Amino acid sequence: MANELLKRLGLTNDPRVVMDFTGNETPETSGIVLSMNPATGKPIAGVRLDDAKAYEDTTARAAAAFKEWRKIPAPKRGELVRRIGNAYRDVLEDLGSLVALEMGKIKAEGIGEVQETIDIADFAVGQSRQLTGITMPSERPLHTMKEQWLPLGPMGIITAFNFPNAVWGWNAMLGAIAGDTMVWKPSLIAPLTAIATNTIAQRIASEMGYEDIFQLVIGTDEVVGESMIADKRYPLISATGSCGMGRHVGSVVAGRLGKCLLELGGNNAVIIEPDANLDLALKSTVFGSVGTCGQRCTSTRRMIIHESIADDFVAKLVKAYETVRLGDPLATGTLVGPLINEQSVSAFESAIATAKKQGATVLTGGVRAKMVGELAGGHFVVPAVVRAPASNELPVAMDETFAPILYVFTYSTLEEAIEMQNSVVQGLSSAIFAGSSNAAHRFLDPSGAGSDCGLAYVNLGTSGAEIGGAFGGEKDTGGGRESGSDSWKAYMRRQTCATNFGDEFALAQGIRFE
Ligand code: UN1
Repeated sequence: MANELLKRLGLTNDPRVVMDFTGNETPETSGIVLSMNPATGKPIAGVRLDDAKAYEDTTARAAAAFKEWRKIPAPKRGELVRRIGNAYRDVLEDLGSLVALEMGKIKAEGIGEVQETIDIADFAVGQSRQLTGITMPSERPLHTMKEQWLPLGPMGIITAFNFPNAVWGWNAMLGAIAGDTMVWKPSLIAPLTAIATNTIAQRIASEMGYEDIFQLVIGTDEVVGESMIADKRYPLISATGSCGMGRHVGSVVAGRLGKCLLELGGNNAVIIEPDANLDLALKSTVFGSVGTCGQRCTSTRRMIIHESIADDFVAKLVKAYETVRLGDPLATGTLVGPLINEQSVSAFESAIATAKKQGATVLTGGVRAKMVGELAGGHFVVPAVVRAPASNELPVAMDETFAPILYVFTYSTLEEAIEMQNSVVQGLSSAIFAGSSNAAHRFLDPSGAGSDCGLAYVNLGTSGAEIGGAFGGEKDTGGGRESGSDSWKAYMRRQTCATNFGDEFALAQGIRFE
């Protein structure tokens, strides 16, 4: 079945894809990385890695293509993106299934991810006619001032395994209408999705006569990643991954005074007020914490619940967790698939062990799941609900473990809850469930005294953002904004233009220089 899917997506004929792998290939020994099915622990296919020369050639091509692409009027660039979005529509189910096969999220979420790319393509098409600058009055007579937005250059896009299609989509669709060319370094854990995704964009661009706008370099961090972030030919590096990775990328790019768009870790919390719609809060919290097996940067990692309702709600939550069906991500009825690899299983187990040592109680899950048949080789865990000690002291919850662990804390006043929610180093997503609009407004307090995150939701969970808003977060999440709103500005350079349409020599600030 997997091979049929790869065939339909054109992967079996791709020169980079190795179908007659032995299973012993490694990047070091054979220059091949194996794409593994996390649900079985077995390889799906091998992928040939690009070397330093391929990186160099690709970068040179992207730089040359940029010089031509930027000349194409933006609405025409939008036409290319429109066709690409439609091409993804044609393969929505297959490409979504490939995401599920290679990354392990359930098929509905895999399809949802590709839909996110289609949505941002639609958004970018409209945006291609709205790359608007502003005018401002000049202080000098017979002068005008305005701002315009210009294409930026070739951009490097570095993506993580967990959204192997959509995060590239956010960047590439906006980058394309902005007049940039794209070189994508995908995670080596999900290279097949990257090939299938990029091939479609590249094919359509070529059909329209624009070669080299969308390129892919599949290589190791040492050979490709490090070269890319240090390379001055990329005025912008957009990187998604852990806070540690972002700190490194950010400092190297800053060292050459380039621009960075960072979308890093989250340690997202939901606050649940006693007057909230608890049914809604329950469903949203379960999806937020176990969806994608806890491997979204927006996953709900902490629940901060009012002490008066905590025991009842937690009992219901545990019950709901126990009905969540683990299994093959591609099978109907599965709600949670595997973690990506054994390293993630170990990180999950070790966080649980640390939580126990720190006085927490594991209420459900927290162990490797026993699966049968093919799935016995998969990286399945039972999602955990972990109650913090009454003191609310639980240092392990301050770290982002990329796995389905929900830490439960209690509070008595809303101020206290908001302070707890803001007490972590990351600042991506946050949510409150509340019946009173005062509580909701305090959470969204325009003075900044509420949630300190880039995303703040009322009566909805922390994950599952729509593409129309700017996506990203503060503090150690890196400060970048991708996707909707005015995120397109990150992919362009701003130019302030002033024109003197008179004959007088006039200096600003009234300076006289006779
Ligand atoms: C990510 O996990 O890197 O808001 C992105 C969400 C998705 C995007 C997640 N739309 O959960």
